[in-house]
Amino acid sequence: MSARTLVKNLAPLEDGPVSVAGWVEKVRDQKKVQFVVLRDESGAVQLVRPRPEGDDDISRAISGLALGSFVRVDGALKHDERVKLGGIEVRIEGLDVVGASLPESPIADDSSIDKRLDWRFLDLRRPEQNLVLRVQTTFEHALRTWWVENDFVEIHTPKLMASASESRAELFEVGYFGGTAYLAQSPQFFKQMAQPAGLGRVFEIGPAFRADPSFTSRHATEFTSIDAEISWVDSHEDVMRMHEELLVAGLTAVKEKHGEEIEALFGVQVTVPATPFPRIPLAEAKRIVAEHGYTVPRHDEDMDPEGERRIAAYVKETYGHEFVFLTDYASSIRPFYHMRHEGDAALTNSYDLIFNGTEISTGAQREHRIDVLEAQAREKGLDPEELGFYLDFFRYGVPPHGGFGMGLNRVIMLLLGLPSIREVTYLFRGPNRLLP
Ligand code: AMO
Repeated sequence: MSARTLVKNLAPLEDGPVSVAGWVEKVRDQKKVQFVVLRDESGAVQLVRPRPEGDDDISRAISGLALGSFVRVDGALKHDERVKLGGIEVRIEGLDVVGASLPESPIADDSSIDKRLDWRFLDLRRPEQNLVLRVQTTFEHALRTWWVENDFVEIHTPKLMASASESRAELFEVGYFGGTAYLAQSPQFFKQMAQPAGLGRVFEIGPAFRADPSFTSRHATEFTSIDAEISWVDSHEDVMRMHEELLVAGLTAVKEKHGEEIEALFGVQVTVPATPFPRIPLAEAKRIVAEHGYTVPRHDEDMDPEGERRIAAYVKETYGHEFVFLTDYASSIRPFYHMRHEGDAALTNSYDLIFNGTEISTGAQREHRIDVLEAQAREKGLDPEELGFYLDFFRYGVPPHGGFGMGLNRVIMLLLGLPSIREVTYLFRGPNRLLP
């Protein structure tokens, strides 16, 4: 096959012969001239052909084009300022319908999200969806670059496990050669293992599974978790510093590469956050929210979604910041592996990170003293026998350490101002969605 030129690379070329290939987005089949808008993965271009007297094979093929068909066109590039779509057009000289489409698309721009997800491959053809995945690629690439430059080691932890990694709730069981395995809810135990293993600083971007029956805009049963874990921390403050630097690197790259397009397609300005991000202890955040007229239900529990929105609005107004670390969560609502405050065991060295009003991350300093860790596991009703493999990590020399887990899909949703992680997940998985 001769080379084709991506639409985004046409404009700098001189007028002359080109080949393009993509999907037919529009056809204007006029008496004197035929127009086709062709979209490939990089953009859209207008194709044009004067209609010959009495028609010919090409003009008949254009008239019969079903929208969505994949075609290849040989022709002549022409720069013309009057063409609204980028000031260029391609005069059609040859047209090959490589992959014809059925005539009726099963989805339209105003189809429900569920319908669009049924036909996700067609939905992803829309420029907005294409941009979502490019933004995600840039973001992940920038994180990886930052990690590598800062001496982190990449790990891939197993997703089949013999025990729960977070809690016994929300746990998927799978049959495993006559026994039972569990799908990893997070890489928590195994990223911690890297500390006594002597790796120093590690990261992973990988799948996590939660058998969570909820249908909210921020929960999936399978999501992509961004995890980091670092040795030699004094407290969760060290983890937060690493976390915010990493996010600055990711958002800087996204703004530089896609800022204008994001503003054009989503009406959102990407802001590179100033450091340090505001930090507010959870108890104080609840007090602030209450002073502003909203009482988070149940006194010693987590911040609820409305509380998150309210504290984010307060932070935005007071500090002009889209991020806020809520710190020092109560031990009662944190896992056994979180280190507790020296002198106040009711509080933990932990935080949640809120971005544009929604939690995107949990982080903490971990308890590395085996006797304390065992006691905390027991106190949470866990069986130290079952956790034996994990507790062993702490018996042979382990440095103080901490880290965080962050939901990739949530970050992208909140960055682009989209209403649901269904919009930003390549193929969403929820309680009633396993297809396609
Ligand atoms: P946590 O359970 O808070 O912490 O999860 C961390 C982040 O993962 C994302 N997340 C989800 N995203 C989509 N759907 C879900 N069902 C879902 N559940 C969680 C959120 C959340 O903030 N091991 C700890 C992290 C750590 O301490 O390092 C953990 O998993 O963005």
